[in-house]
Amino acid sequence: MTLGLVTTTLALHAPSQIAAAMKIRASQRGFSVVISMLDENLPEACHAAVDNLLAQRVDGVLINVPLEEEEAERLAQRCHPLPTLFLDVGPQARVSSLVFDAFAGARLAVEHMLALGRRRIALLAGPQNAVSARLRHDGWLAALSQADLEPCAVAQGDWSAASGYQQCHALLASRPEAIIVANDQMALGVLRACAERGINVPEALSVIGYDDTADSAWYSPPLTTIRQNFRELGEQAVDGLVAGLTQPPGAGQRVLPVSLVERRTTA
Ligand code: IPT
Repeated sequence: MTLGLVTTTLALHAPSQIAAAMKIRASQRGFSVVISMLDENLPEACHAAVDNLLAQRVDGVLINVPLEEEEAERLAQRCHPLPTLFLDVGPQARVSSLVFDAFAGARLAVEHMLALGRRRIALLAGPQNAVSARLRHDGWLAALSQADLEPCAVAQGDWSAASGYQQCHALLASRPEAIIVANDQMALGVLRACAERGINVPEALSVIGYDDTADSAWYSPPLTTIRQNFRELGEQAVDGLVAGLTQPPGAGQRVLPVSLVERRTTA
């Protein structure tokens, strides 16, 4: 039996580690995985990728592409009666989905900075056309406002280290004591920008990422981050889809927990 995976670009660390985790679990369960990767997250491209997998007669479809509710619902209908599982949709989408708790992740990052006594907090968000980036951003603002705070600056990157580097220079103008970053790759760029400007992390500036990708413990200094357990996501996604082969999965969102991993970029 064969599972299809439609994924956003595998040039990014998180989606490639998620795909690897799915492949490992599928092999353990005797399934193969066919991957269709999008160069750009456009709805038409996602439809074409799904059609491509259906033409290859896959038995179920995993979709790790940020999708608005309506698009996800249209794709699920297109795949019907095959089981589909979405990994990057909002809670309102009437499809079967498995996602990490973005709100809890955002709150953990803010609370960590507040506990360290940091008050001038800047935010480096992900691309706002991605559901997960918006949820993290909204979660940060909510957690800050609970503490009667507003961010001292907000910038937006595209998930890449290069964008983190560029946007960090803009954020530093507001003299933050902390920068909360929407993913580890952008945090890598932030650390480089700080090193070049002679800003000591964590003494002068605390930095936290999001993902805990496999390389994040090897950054310099090792990165404090919010851990999304991609191995667990891969296992549960494959197991959930396989269960859907015999028993159609209901529409609904399952949420996986995230956790704070304290390393050496925050103090
Ligand atoms: C999300 C990652 O956190 C982020 O770093 C980026 O790689 C993004 O994917 C790409 O779409 S994780 C996703 C399951 C919400």
